[in-house]
Amino acid sequence: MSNYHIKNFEEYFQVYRKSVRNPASFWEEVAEEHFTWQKRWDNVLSWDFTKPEIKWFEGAKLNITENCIDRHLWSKGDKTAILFEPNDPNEPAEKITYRELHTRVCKFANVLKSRGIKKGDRVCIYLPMIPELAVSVLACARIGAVHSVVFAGFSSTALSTRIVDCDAKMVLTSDGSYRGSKTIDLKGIVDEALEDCPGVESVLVAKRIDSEINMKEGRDEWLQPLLDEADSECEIEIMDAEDPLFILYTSGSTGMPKGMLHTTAGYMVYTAYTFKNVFQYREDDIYWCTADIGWITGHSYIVYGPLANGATTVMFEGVPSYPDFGRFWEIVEKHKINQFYTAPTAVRALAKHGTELVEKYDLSSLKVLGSVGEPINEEAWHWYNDNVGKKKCPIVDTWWQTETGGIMITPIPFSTPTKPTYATLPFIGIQPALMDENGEEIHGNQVDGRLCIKHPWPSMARTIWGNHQRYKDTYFSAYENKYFTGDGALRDEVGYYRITGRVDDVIIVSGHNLGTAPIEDAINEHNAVAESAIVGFPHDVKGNALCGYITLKDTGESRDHTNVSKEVNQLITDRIGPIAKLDKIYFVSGLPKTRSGKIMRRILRKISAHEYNQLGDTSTLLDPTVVDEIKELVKADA
Ligand code: 7RM
Repeated sequence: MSNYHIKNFEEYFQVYRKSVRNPASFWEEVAEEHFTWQKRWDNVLSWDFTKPEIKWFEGAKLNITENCIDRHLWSKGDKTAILFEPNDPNEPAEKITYRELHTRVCKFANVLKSRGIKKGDRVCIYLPMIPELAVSVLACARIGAVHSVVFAGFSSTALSTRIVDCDAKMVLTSDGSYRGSKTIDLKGIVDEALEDCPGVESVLVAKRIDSEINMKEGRDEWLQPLLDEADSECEIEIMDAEDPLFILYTSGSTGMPKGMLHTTAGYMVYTAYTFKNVFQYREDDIYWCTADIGWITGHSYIVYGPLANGATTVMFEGVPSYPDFGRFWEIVEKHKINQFYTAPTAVRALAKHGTELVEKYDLSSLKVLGSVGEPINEEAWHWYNDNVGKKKCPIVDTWWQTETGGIMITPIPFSTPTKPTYATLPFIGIQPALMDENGEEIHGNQVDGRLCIKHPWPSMARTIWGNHQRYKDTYFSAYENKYFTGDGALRDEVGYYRITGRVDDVIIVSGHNLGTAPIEDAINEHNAVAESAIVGFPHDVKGNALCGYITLKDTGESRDHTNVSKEVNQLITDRIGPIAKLDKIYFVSGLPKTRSGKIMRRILRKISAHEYNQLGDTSTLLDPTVVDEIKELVKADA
C-alpha cells in the first residue's frame, strides 16, 4: 500500500524517506493504486537536467478527465463536484454533481470538436469564474486540446500577446463579468485583442451579464445554443503520459511572459496526491480555494487536484469585499466549508476591517486553513489563526510556483507542527537545496541561500512553449544539475524552510506575479518619459506595492508631474491591467546604473523600503550622486 493519506508526523518522515530513497518506485506505487490508466507505463522516470528533458510514466495512456469525472460516476454520481457561488449573494448557489459535470463536459467537448478543434490545438480561455470556465478546461482535456487560460482581469494587449504566442485557434469568453458591484466588458476586450490575432478562427461566447455586445459574423457564436444541440456523450481522447495538457503564462524578467507547459500523467498524479494530503481531504468535506482558475492555484487546486479525488470544490465568482468584507465568512458558514485556501493579501485586506465581520458568522465547520502566493507575515498569520481558525485549525503555508505545478514545501496538517511565516518541510518526494553565490550547496541548519530542487517531481513544467532554450537558461543554468526556483529561503535550526522572496526582478503584488520589464515597457511608451525603473516596496495590504522611478525627456519645457503620473498609470492599466498600477512615482534626474548600463534595482528597492543605510556597494555605479538625490526625494515624501 502506498501511503496515500498521511496521518501523523512519524508517518510523514517514514514516507518522505521512502520517497527520496527511490522516487520512481514511490511514485509508481501512487500512480498504480489511485488512478485509471488505459495502458500502463513502460518507464516511470527518465531525466536529464542538462538538456533539460524530464519524462514521467512514459508509455502510459490515459485521459485526465476520465480520472477527474468518469471513474467517480459509479460511486458518487450524485455527489456535488463543483459548488458554484455567484458574485451576487442573492443569486442561488449552483450544485453541479459528478453526473451533471460529465454531461456538461461532454457537450462542451462536442461543441469544440464541431468547430474544428482537434488534439494538440490550443484554445485560449478568457472567462470569469463561472462554471463554463471549469467545464471548458475539462472539455479541452477530454479531447486532447491544450488549454491556455488567461486571467480575465488582464488587458487586451496582455491577452493578445498570449494568444499569439501559443497560436490559439479559438477563444472562449463571455459577454461580460461581474466583479462586486461592477461589470466588466470582457467581449469588448477580446474584440480589441483579436485585432492583433489573425490565427483565431472562432470565438464562443457564454452569456453571463446579458449586455449588448458585438458579434463578428463568421467568427463569433453564442455558446448556449451550441451546447443545447450537442450530444451528451463524448469519448475520451487517449493521451500519452507526456502529451501537453495546458499552457499557463507567468511573468518573467523580460517583457515576454513565459508559457509554462504542463503535461498529463505526472501533473495528474502529483496534484491529486498533494491535494489529498495537504488539505487532509475526507469524503464529504467541502473544500474552497478562493483563487481564480486563471492562476496555477486554480488549475491545480480548484479543478484537477480536487476532482481527481472525487471532492466537492467551491468556485466563487465574486470578491472578498462585496457586498461587504464579511463575504468570505458568510460563504464559509453557508456551505459549511471544511478546508479554506486563500492568499496572504486577502487575509491582510480582511484583517484591516477588524474582527466584527468574522465573529458574525459560524466558522466552526473549518478544519484546515491554507495560504499561498507570497510569504505570509507574522501579523497576518496570527490574525488568520486566531480569528478564522479560532486556534483550532492548522495553517498550511504552501510554497510552490506555476512552474512546479503543485505544492512543494508545506506542513501536513495534524502532522507537521506549524510555525508562523514558515512553509516548514518539503512535501513527499521533494528534495530542496540551498545554494550560495558560488554555486555550492549550503548544508546544515540555520542557513540561508537560493532555493533549488535537486531531483525531478511529477508535476514540474516540461518546457516554455516555443522556447526551450529560455526554459533551460531560466531554471537549469544557474546551478548545475538543479532546478533553480528564483526564490531565496532560509532553513531554521530544525530544518524548517522560510521563503524570503524573489531574488530576481519579479514583484509579487497581492499574490500576483508581476514582471518589472513589461510595466517599464508600458511606462516608457509615454512620450515624455525617458527611462523608468520599477521596484516593489512593503505594503500592509498588498504585500508589495509598486514604486516607479522615472526620468523625463529633456525637451526644454517643463511637464506637470501630476498629469504625467496619471497618464503613466493609465498606460499601465491599458497594457497590463489595473493590478500593475504604481502606488508611488518619483521623477528623478537619473537612475542608478552600472557601467554596463544595467539599472541597479537593488538600490532603488532599499531606498523605497527606507533602508537608506543598507544600500550596499555603490561603487560600481556610473554616477553615484543620483543616489543621494533619490534618497532626499523619498525621505521628503515619507
Ligand atoms: C502558487 C503561486 C510563485 C512565486 C514563488 C514565490 C511566491 C508562492 C509562497 C510564496 C512565500 C509561500 N505560483 N510564493 N507561495 N512565497 N511563501 N507560501 O503562487 O507562479 O504565481 O508564483 O510566489 O516567490 O516563486 S506563482
